[in-house]
Amino acid sequence: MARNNGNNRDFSHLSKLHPCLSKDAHSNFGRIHLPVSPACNIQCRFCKRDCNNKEDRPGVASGILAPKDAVETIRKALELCPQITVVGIAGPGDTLATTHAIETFKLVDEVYPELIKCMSTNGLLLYKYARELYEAGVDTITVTVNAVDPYIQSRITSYIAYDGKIYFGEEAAKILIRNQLKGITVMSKLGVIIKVNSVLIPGINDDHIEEIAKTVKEAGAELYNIIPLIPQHDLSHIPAPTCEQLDRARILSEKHIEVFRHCKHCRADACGIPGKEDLSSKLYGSHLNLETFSHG
Ligand code: CLF
Ligand code: SF4
Repeated sequence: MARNNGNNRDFSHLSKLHPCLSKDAHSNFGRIHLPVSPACNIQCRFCKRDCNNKEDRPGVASGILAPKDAVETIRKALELCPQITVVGIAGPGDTLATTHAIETFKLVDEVYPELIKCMSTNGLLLYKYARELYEAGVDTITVTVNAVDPYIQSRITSYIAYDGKIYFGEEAAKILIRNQLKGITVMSKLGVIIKVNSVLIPGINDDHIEEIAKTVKEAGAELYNIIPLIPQHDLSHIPAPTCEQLDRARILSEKHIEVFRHCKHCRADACGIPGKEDLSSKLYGSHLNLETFSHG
């Protein structure tokens, strides 16, 4: 299907309406996350994917939504929060490890062409699905890039599953970085707005953030978001970065790319205006099939 709101895909237009692209939009507009993506194709050492109603962090959702239920879910979400302008898919696994996200965006774009479609991914398969995502109406993509140096990346991601094989260490890291940058370039050339997220991990990539910012800008990203490590899983022994460490990384990155500073570290099923009441329990309640799965 051809794009039906392609003319709107420019940064200055989208940033007025997308809560994760500008400070002003952040407190005035909402997003709904559809937790349709259960599996992941890499293992980040800090990632503990989970399914519960208590924690407010990425990688957690109350359950998995079927793509066929997305349109009805959005209808209810708009009733609860008419300020929603963005339909996002951010996990709880990687959005491209299964076809659920693309399938969902296609269904949503048919009924709600005016809503901004936003997806976050680890970027391993982004270049492969670039054209399909574009055709499915995706306007903005967040790629999580935690290093552009294979040694540093190998300390953050333990393995990747790619083209039917499992890769470890620096071999895995090289493939991941190459694919992420290629995905950013291909998507940005299609006119899709790219934001990059990096998890700031003290002692591992804290002195490397500026290099990431510079590299992803050159690849085609428009905006950069540095998020603090939540110490858990294999990196539970590393303390979360201090405000000073985050500030320093943001100031250095700003030399190369616009930095977004208002991120609320949303769950994969978040709903509403970021930082205000989260409506996900009203929206999803207990109708989702609660089961343990993995996030993205
Ligand atoms: Fe969702 Fe992410 Fe799209 Fe926003 S969240 S997929 S870009 S619509 Fe926003 Fe939440 Fe921060 Fe993400 S506040 S975690 S930056
Ligand atoms: Fe990493 Fe996201 Fe996959 Fe977790 S779900 S292992 S954070 S890419």
